[in-house]
Amino acid sequence: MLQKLGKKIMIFDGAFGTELQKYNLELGKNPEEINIENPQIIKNIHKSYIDAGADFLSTNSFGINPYKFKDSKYCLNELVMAAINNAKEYAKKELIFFDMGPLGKLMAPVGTLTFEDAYNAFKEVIDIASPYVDGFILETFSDIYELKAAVLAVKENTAKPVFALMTFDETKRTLSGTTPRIMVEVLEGLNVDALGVNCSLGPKDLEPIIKEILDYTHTPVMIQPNRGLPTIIDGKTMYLLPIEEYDFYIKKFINMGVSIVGGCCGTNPEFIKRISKYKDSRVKELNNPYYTVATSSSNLVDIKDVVVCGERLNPTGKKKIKEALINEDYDYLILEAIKQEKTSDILDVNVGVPKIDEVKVMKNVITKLQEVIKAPLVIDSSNIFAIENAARIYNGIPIINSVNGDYEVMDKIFPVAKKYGCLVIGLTLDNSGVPKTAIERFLIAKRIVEHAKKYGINKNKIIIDTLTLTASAEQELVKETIKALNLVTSELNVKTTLGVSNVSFGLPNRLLLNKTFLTLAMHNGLNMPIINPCEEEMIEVILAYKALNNIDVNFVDYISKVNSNVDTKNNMSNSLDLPQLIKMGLKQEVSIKTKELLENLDAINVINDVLIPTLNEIGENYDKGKIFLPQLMMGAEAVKEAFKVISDKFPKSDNYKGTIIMATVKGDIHDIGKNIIKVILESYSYKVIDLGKDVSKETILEAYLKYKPNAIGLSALMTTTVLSMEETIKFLKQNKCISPIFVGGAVLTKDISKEINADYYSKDALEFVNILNSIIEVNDGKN
Ligand code: THG
Repeated sequence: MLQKLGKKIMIFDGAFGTELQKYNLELGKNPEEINIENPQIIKNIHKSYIDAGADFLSTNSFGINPYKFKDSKYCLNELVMAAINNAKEYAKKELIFFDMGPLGKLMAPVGTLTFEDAYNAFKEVIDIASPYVDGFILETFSDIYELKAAVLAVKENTAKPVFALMTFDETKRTLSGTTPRIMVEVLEGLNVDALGVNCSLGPKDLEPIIKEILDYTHTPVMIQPNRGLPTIIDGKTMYLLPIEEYDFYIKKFINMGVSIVGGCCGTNPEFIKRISKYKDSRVKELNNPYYTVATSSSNLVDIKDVVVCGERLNPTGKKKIKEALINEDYDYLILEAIKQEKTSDILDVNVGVPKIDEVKVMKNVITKLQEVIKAPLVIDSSNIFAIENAARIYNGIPIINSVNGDYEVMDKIFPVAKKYGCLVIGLTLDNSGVPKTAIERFLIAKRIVEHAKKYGINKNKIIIDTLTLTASAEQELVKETIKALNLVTSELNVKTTLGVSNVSFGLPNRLLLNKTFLTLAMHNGLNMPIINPCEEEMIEVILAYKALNNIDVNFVDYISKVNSNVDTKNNMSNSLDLPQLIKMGLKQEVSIKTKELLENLDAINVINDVLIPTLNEIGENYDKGKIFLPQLMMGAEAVKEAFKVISDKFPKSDNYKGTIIMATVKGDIHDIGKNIIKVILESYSYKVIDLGKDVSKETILEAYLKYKPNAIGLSALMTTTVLSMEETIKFLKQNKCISPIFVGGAVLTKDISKEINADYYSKDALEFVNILNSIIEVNDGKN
């Protein structure tokens, strides 16, 4: 049946959680435990989707993973098998897809989960399920890094197909800042069988997101929208979008090119029945072009025209970088990267120091850099193990630097590039060395592109380096490099790169030669010069070139950047100040800098004039979508570090702004939201009493009586636990709790918060802080 995928419309099933609500199950039941305790309910829901015409059934296993079920009375094996068997009970020709959601823990650096921890957790479940299912659906992911771990766990441990779906918010980004296009590029690179979007928003608001996916994908697209946005009626979360409207949008999305349709929150068998009329109609062909793109998790660089690759994370000729690599002083490397990022699109990372454990150091450096640096990274190494390890843990699409025309090298690197979706730089040399003439170099480029094709690597994934030789040694060959660029660009239609500064070794006024060579090269097709981006004149040449070639239309970049270069120069010579260090989340540096400041400033000034304004600025940038959750969290953690220094120095001044009790309500084991809020509140000097997750109303009351907090924050993620939240609020108020109660969580809205009698609703941590600050100021006024 999967042969139809991408050719004929296929139907997925609809929501489970909202269907389960209908059975009035005991509050606090894990939906996945019902597989064992009340299997007939689950079987019936599956049957209703079979009867509605679904081609695919997803098992009731969204939350089954070693973290969420650590304390369950059931083992993973029992839960997984029960979920599969329930789906199989009435299935005939329907395909059974094992459903997996996020682990419910944040990845490092925001949380504690490493990439391999996440991989292993998914693998544990996949190993149990894979013999018994037809495929895997990974859905509702908001962190592309966690999703990468999950996809690899499927691909490396079974040959079964994998569909991967993420959720986005109104800003068209996921929580960690991934755009629909970045998702497409990364998931296609990982060779998933279908990709798409589920949950998120109602179908109307999903339209621009689906459009962006369809504009770039070459993989079948699957969608499962919610039935509009939730409202609360009689304590129950309801989704009320009329079926006609749902159908209208599904039809529209099918006409746009979607392949698989189903439903998320609020949909039911009637909805699936309604849209199953599209089953087997033809999928629209997309024929999208292929681009050469490198990405981080939140930033995409389309390598065309001219993009700058910064060369300075390289020990060649730099004693301090060499020392930093040997001593594993990652903060120094991050600072070097930050300096370059201002004027680079992409950064090359080379850790080649003799005797260093390159595999380990490359992996660690890439891990650290990607937590702070938004620019995509180049893995510059000749060690295949260093390359493979770095490509595996890279959060995005990296560039491998490099292969050459030697088949032995290509046969080692191309499988890695194919598996992880990397771009690859191909040097036009082979085991007989660097050919002199342009045509010979062109022929090696052609060989590289053709050999890559055999590994399923399209030429858009290759960037050819026609090799800059040293003019002082081989003056007559400079023009061969340039000619070869021209040939590769016009005859192969492949993107190109060069390490520019090699040209001028041993000659006076190297900058002049570098600038001139760069200009010649750009004019002949050079797309990605590898240069020292801190050399202002090199950057200016590129700005001028783009302006004169009508690439920088209306001189927008030219005018803003050439003028502002004066500031950049001043900035570059000085080291970063405390606000900048905080924004980069460099805890160690923040700590040192804070100590320095305290030598000349009072603690109160550091707090009021530096820390708070910086936090506010970070908050504003988050609100505006300039930075994303990981940067917000790292900034908040860094501010906590500064406060720690202050309170160590002035032990008595540990006066908190107020005390807040935080809890995830009974029945809900999702505590990501609460944990985020805790960090942000603490960074604003609130004392947080964290009661954990799945907390009974009695425990919360007890804590209230003990601490008399300035506020109580309750969170709930699931539709099923909003009711529990309402009960908790009622109970607290009946017992004369006068602290204002804040609520938040994915399914809550301002209206719902009113209905369940909460005092305040906050959509995120920053709104929580803003409201708190205003309440507490008012109270201060009274006292
Ligand atoms: N092609 C590809 N990759 C490459 C190169 C290339 N990677 C490495 C190199 N060449 C490009 N990167 C560098 C890095 C450092 C230096 C030169 C090129 C260097 N830096 C010293 C410095 O900045 O202090 C010295 C500076 C100087 O004297 O110019 O030497 O060609 N695919």
